[in-house]
Amino acid sequence: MVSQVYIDGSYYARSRAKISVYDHGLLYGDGIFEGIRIYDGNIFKLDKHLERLYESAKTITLNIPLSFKELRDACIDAVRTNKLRDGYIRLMVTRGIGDLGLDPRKCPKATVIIIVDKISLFPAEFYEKGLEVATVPTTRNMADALCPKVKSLNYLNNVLAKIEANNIGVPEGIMLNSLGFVTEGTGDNIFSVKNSTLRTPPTFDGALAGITRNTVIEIADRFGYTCEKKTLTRHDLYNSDECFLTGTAAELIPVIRIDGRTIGKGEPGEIFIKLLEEFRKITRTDGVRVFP
Ligand code: PXG
Repeated sequence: MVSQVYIDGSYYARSRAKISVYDHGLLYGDGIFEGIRIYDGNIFKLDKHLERLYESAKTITLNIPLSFKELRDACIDAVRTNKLRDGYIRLMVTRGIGDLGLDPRKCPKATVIIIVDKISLFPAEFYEKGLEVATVPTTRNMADALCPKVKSLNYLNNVLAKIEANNIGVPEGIMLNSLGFVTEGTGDNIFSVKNSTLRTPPTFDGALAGITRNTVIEIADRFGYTCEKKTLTRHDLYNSDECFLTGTAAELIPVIRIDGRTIGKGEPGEIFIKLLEEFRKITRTDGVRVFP
């Protein structure tokens, strides 16, 4: 079935789903987004994603033209319309259509777009064997530029980081901040395990407050593992017992080599496997039910 894209309350077939070239989302990258997953007919962590979206909107003074409940209902309706039991919701709110010139006051109304489609970020074999990654030159913005908590439509740093990873010949790049500390992948958070303690960079170092990251922290806590939000260097990563990435699109994926250094035994770690098993369980039972 051709996907039906929601734009400002109406549905359009994929090839007809278009927005104006005068939309400031395109002209200036002025807008925000969320990527949300549907597992077996349930939308996973929908409210958490919407809360983050409204927080991003607040910071960039973007008036989302729907209430929380209206937007929540629109997401549910978009999934129902697309009859997708397993897939991905790409929710975007742009500044909307306005004259040229970056002043947002030129845009009277924000544009709301909801795409519901399939997504696969990495090939299946990487989930079993693990990924090789490399740190890349392009840095992640810190809070003095654009706060990394804002999930904005400005992904050029991340796109460049992905190009740099491609050029090295690895499937994912690890971005540092301007001080050389570890932040995250191009579209996923990073965890390092050392002596059974989980460590992940804090948001003030340049990490997104990932919803999968939070889910993993909750699972780790229930399993009795300590998890620290801690500044990490490349040295810390190289000397991890285990390492893995987390994200809505990526889910949980093991990392087995970083900048040519083998991590642990060079295979998915014991703690990672436990966390992944529980994560898979949760994603199939939690969430907002769309289909019976
Ligand atoms: N960091 C960044 C920079 C991200 O964009 C994550 C971490 C993981 O956060 P969540 O909340 O998803 O656990 C993200 C996630 C897309 C797409 O094309 C979006 C993301 C990742 C990959 C693809 O919609 N964002």
